[in-house]
Amino acid sequence: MNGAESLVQTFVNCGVEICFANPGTSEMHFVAALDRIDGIRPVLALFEGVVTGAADGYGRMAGKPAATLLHLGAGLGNGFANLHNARRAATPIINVIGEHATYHRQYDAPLASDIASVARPNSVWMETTEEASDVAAAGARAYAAAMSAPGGIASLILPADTAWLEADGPADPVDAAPFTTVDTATIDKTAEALRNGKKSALLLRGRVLLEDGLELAGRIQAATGARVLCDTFTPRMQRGAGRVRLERIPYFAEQAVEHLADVEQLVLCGALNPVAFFAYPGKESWLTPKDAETLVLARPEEDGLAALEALADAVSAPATAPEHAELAKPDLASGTLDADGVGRAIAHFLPEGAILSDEGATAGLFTNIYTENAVPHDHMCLTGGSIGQGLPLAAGAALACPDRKVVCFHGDGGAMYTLQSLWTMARENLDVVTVILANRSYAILNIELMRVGAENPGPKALSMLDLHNPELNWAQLANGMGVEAARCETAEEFNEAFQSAMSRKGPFLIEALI
Ligand SMILES: Cc1ncc(C[n+]2csc(CCOP(=O)(O)OP(=O)(O)O)c2C)c(N)n1
Repeated sequence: MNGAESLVQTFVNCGVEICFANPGTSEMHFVAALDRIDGIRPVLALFEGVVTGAADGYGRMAGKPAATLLHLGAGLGNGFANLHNARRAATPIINVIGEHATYHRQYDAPLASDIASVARPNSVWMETTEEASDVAAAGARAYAAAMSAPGGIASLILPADTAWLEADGPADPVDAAPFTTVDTATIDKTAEALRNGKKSALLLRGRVLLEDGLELAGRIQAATGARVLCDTFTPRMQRGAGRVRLERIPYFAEQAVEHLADVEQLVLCGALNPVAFFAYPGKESWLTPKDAETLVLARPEEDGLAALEALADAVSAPATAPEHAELAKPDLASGTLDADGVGRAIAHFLPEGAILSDEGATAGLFTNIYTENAVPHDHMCLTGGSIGQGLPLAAGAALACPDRKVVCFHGDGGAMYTLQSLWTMARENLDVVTVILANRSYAILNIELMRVGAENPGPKALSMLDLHNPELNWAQLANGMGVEAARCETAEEFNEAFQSAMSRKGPFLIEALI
């Protein structure tokens, strides 16, 4: 057994089932090992941003890591943006990054680069193997690091000779660090604070945004009057009918400041203090009032769910939350198609248990309003603000949950970053319906241009935010990668196309001309 085979067998023993790959010469032994050892499904992506984004979507839904296979520093660098988003989502991922053979590194061959420097910013763990006999144990450590609470990216740099030389065999799995327990004193202190008469809000992030955590938060709200909030962009949240609704902190800083203006104490459960996405001249960066107190109920690496349960007991919360979102399918739009009409149709026809990959940007806001009262579903956001995540995220989620419909709604600007995802969707026959919100613009940046105070933009500035000339044809782009597609100019066309896409299986794209 060579080093690569010992690594693949170790991954299989740990529970890794999938590897998103874009390999090169230095990874050929790992490629061959995936073929020789059963248990890991290789999925080829044609750009590394798709590899890493898909691993993120898979990890968010599966709750365990996919492996990625990346070609030295250049391949890893191509995947950097979506690793950044995955880091913000605390998604477990194991990167296997090929490297020149140990003895070849000294020659500074053309593909040589400082891989560690590219890997470090997004990794909770990083090792370079120097001997084939080290590889299996490093693989087990990588799995444990990725799975250690709250989850993170482990990067294993694998020099080619450590993959091809003889190794000792697979390593045993290593224990991951579980979520740690919040102590009773913290629970008591929080319970006391929630009863002190001040205006309180609970900010949730991570595992607690699934149905059971939301229910606990709703019960605590009923007992204490605390508001329940979530960040603007959450890795994964369960929404829709029957679930406790949260207040989502608005994106724009001044709206967020207003939204949080009456908060006197903020209780964090898996979340960090909310801050503005960007600085704007004369506007706040810190979103809660300056004199508001922060109380940490659970840090991201602590068991927030158990903490909420204990807190619900401590405040004598009712056995069930009194309010849940009701099912309310919006009326369908007619006439000219706009973002509102798209949102209505998505919420109207969404099947139960669907997974939404949301990179809708400005045009996605309506969808999010309507889906709050749609059938129960999962919702995933662009966690790190680095656009081009929605399509690969959808592909990864579809591989993690093959029995669930995945709907990706995406700005046309962001979608162009990783459109190669469509090819992987076609090749793997993934049940993903993509809605491209084709406004032919970097619309958010037109808004930001005004908000940052860059006055009287001229034609040169505006041309950098405009996607007309030439006009993208998403139906043709999709067809060219093996995905069937429709173009819709009216609300009626869109309603029909989306309804029919929901009733069939396999990849489909709808270009919504809004
Ligand atoms: C990697 C990366 N590059 C550039 C940006 C800056 N940026 C933010 S939004 C945006 C355009 C988004 O356009 P689109 O997806 O069409 O959505 P719209 O704003 O039109 O609603 C750009 C370029 C970014 N956030 N991330």
